Amino acid sequence: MTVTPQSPLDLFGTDSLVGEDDLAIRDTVRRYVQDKIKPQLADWYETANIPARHLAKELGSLGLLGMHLEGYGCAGTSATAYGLACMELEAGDSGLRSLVSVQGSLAMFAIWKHGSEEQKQEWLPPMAAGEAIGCFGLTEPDFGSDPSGMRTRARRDGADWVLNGTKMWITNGSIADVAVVWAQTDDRIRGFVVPTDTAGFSAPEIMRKLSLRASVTSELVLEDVRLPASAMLPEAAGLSGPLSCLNEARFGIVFGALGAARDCLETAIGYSQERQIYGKPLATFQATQIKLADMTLELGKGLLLALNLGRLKDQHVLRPEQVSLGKLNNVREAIAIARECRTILGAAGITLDYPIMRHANNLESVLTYEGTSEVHQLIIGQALTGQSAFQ
Ligand code: TGC
Ligand code: FAD
Repeated sequence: MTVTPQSPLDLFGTDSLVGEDDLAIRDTVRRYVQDKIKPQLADWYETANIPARHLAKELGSLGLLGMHLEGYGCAGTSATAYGLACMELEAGDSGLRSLVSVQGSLAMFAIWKHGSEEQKQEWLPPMAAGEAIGCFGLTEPDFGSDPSGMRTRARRDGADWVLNGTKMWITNGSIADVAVVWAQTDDRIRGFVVPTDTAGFSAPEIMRKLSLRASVTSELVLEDVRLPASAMLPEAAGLSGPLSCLNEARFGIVFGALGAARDCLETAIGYSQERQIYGKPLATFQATQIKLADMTLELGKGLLLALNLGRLKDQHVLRPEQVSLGKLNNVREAIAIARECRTILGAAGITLDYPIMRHANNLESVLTYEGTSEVHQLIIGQALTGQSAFQ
């Protein structure tokens, strides 16, 4: 019997769970990534050179920057639409999704949620349009999983604030116009909106990365950076300020990682139909089909989980530990799928002629940033037992 081949996610019929407007946004982003981004990705990745400023403007004109925020030039879409957009962007490259995540969910969200009206008016419209790029400085060289220990300090000097310290692994740092920087003060951890042309601020780029090469990653160095009193985010006090932003970006990753996995799986299915082994297509062998079936199952389960988290977020009842379930599972499964797909391509799978190894390498970063797998296991463990095992 001849059957019509199906693309992996179509088997799950999940489109019926999503509204028409959200599907239309997804399809627009899918076309953009397919036509404008995918043809260039191998070069960007190989040369570790991404035209981020140009891309930010394109992404802004598509309404994708801060898309799930209301007002100030933001599109005000559903959270589910934002998730689906992340999935399509990451089907291109995790670096592209990172550009959008950091801009919208971290830098813009911090200002939107915790900023003064003046800060929102100044920064959110140009950031939504992609005319201004933002970064988010939480991690430090000695404090990644445990940001509560951060050494970056903001002290009062008359009415001004003076910031000193170093942030590490900051996406978009060297190309940003504005940095949201978290620092210890005499009154808990606070966030500061730092224009990157302020004296004493520099952002050397981190080179020699083997992952997320189509993304800018930098150190932030703050040496007596003097800011007016109005630079502090007035509504964030304590670690809950930055952690509230992480919830947003982690939510995008729950969907995004599945995009990378889907691209790997579709590539592997296509390759297995073309590649002749023992005189017939690789796709005809049981071992190949078993791999494809198992990966499809994990991909679809991940999407069902993501869509349910999207539904909860759109109802404003999503809890951080539920985001951890999605981030932990979907990134872990995505990287497993990428590695298994690579085996189907054999030696061809290690080149940039196919996207699989690029996605697999990127997912190593995705596994680590926005909370490592171990951090999310411990968040879930704490929710289950009521006991914190972090220290
Ligand atoms: P803990 O004592 O549990 O909490 C401190 C305060 O924060 C509150 N809180 C949260 N608030 C909002 N959302 C959450 N998810 C929250 N989790 C905790 C908590 O209620 C408390 O509030 P209050 O008012 O009582 O002060 O904090 P802890 O020090 O034990 O740490 C908890 C832990 C380990 C989970 C947290 O530190 C953590 O998540 N660590 C991971 C760090 C991380 O994910 N960094 C990401 C940096 S950004 C990035 O990677 C960008 S990558 C680029 C891209 O996204 O593409
Ligand atoms: P560590 O915290 O040193 O962890 C090392 C290992 O110890 C991990 O396996 C971890 O899971 C484990 N571990 C930690 N705590 C525990 C525990 N309690 N029990 C058991 N094991 C534990 N940060 C930003 O602020 N902004 C950004 O824009 C940003 N972009 C990034 C982009 C890239 C490409 C990368 C790779 C990172 C980025 N980060 C960013 C930093 C990222 O959030 C951190 O790398 C991450 O939080 C982990 O911190 P760490 O690398 O210092 O690892």
